Amino acid sequence: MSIWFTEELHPYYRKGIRIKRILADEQTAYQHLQFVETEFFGNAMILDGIIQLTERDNMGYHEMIVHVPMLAVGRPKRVLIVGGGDGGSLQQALRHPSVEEAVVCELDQRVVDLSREHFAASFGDPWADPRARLLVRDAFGYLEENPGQFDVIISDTTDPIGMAERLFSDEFYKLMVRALVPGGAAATQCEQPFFDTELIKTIYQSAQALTKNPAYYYANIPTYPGGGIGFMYVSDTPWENGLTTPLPPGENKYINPDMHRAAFALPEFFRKELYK
Ligand code: SPD
Repeated sequence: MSIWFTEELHPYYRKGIRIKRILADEQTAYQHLQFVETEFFGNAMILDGIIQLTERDNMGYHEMIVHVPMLAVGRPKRVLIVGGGDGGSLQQALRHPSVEEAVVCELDQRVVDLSREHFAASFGDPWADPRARLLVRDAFGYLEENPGQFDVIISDTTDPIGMAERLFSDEFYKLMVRALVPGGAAATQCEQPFFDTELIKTIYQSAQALTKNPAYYYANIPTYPGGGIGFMYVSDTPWENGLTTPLPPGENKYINPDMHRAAFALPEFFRKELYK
């Protein structure tokens, strides 16, 4: 049997992965949630027809979105993850022994429940760690109620479509920066340089108005459009501070000091657009 799942996030670009079987398929209160076993990438989660992560290539995403701001800050104690109900960012954040609390603000409880079931082999059960705290609610209200509370904030979201669109707005970035302690750092899922140049430029302008040292960086993830995705680093603390901080205990599959530094190197067409 050969079943191809084809994703069409952009009307001019498609990509496909071959799947072995469907593990779960349901309409939650918020979205169409699917888990599939793929031929090559292990188990994958798909939301509203868009691949969110696979077991085989999620490490570039989760290690980079989490460790880059955590290393820059040094010894972060309180971490907020916006979205991230699959547990991948939580697992990485909890590797840092300095973390006392990691709050995950996820709207859809079913994403958490089914991820615990289908990603257990990759992520273990980070939710069982006493430092993890799940809040099933919208992040906007939570950020409003918690100014100056977090050393690191990770915005681990879907694409800017429907209910997630607000998480890419200037309003969200203002609230996020306000929720950081002085010198704290955020990293956000910030899309693809080829396909989303204008959106990334707008977000960079917001980040520049709010902090002294924002920067864009990139990771290779074959199952995302264009083969990768970028992140916005948002902080007064330069990201380079993290280059001399030791990586947390445990296995890294993607990040190392060379990849950390190289992630901030941008192709010339995009560097000119962003930093001109
Ligand atoms: N175009 C796909 C973007 C997916 C971003 N979300 C990933 C969630 C992983 N925790």
